[in-house]
Amino acid sequence: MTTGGDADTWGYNGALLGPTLRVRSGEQIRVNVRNDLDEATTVHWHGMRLPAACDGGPHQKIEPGATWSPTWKVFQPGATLWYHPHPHGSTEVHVYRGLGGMLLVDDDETTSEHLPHRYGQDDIPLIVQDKTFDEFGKFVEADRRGVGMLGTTLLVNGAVGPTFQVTSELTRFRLLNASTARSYSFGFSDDRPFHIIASDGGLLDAPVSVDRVRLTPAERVEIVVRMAPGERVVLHSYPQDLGAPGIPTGADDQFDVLPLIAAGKLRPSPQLPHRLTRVRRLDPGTAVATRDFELRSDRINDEHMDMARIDQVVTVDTVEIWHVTNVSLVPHNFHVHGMQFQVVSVDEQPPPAELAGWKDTVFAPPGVQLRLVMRFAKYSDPDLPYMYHCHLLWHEDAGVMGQFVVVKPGEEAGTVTTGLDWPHPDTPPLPPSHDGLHG
Ligand SMILES: [Cu+2]
Repeated sequence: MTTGGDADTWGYNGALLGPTLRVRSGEQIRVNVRNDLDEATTVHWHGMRLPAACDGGPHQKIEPGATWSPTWKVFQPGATLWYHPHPHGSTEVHVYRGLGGMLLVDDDETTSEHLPHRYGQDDIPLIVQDKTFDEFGKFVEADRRGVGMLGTTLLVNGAVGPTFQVTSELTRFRLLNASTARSYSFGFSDDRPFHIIASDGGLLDAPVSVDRVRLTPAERVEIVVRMAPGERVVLHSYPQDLGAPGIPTGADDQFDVLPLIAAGKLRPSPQLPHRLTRVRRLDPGTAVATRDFELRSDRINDEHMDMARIDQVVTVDTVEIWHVTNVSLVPHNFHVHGMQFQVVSVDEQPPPAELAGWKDTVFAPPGVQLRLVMRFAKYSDPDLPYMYHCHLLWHEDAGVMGQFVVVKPGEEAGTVTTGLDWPHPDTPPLPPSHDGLHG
């Protein structure tokens, strides 16, 4: 890595990334987003239940100099969400250049006295990204192969090589994989166990003890780790099996993510509760439809993303099963906008406990079948689609994305009129051969 130069970066209210936004469940919120870039972008509220018009997907374009002010009522459990751009065809480069930030939803359970909850002291957001720097210290938009761009240097909350001074016996880390392509397998350098307390959409029923946790791009997890006074341990990302031997995935790479250095005297922390919340189970038996999605290297179900085409029409306040199969040889994941879903099964087996809570993004390795159950609550709009897509952003930009509208019972889907000039003409072209990608 080279230091000393100035990278050209993009950010919200600053040079890189953006402020942590905190909202309370039940609150009406409004965000004013002014686009000071030279090109159009959007801001997507990843993991939020909200009306399609507020989603910030590629249909809510913000032109240069324009301001977009979505407002909605937060009605979902406390959770670690995030926000990032979603301009169709250039999401990868907009995120890579630095756009992204944490969006925390609080409720009485997530801010309980029984959990570490002092922001910046024992409740710490960690935005993990990989970048490649050139000899002048500028971000390099590196070759895309397999999963996409893999950086050689990690940034944590936008910093290279930070450390964290631990001041409490228990520390909660809200981990976000905001990389464009890389997946991480997080653990500690002495293999100590830690607890997962929350997944993408909020608290798990109970803490889950593990010594590794995988995050594919856009996934979040909240973990709690115990430290003794004076200890030093490193949060690390370990080699992992991404189910795609021979494909450039970064699976063999490892990184020091964050050294933790405990003070000589630590603030006492309460024991983690045995029960964190009661996750309301969606009953697959109540599903009114089952849909199949086959993820290929550059499309879903033989269709490249088309801004003008509505791929799925679903009915508001109904439950559906989405059966997602990665039929390619490259790893993907699967994200659905405007909601949280539950994983019913992975290759017909119940999911591990850390995947049994609310999720909005789930790993889809080659050859694996996922069964998801979801409910399209409250909001409908026949003309404005939500997205479902792979969150490996090169794949997303290349067309591994589709659109669904939520309609009222008996209502027909409308006509899409927004975002039709995307993908952006200045978007860096995708390699015509899709090198490293297969059927
Ligand atoms: Cu993908």
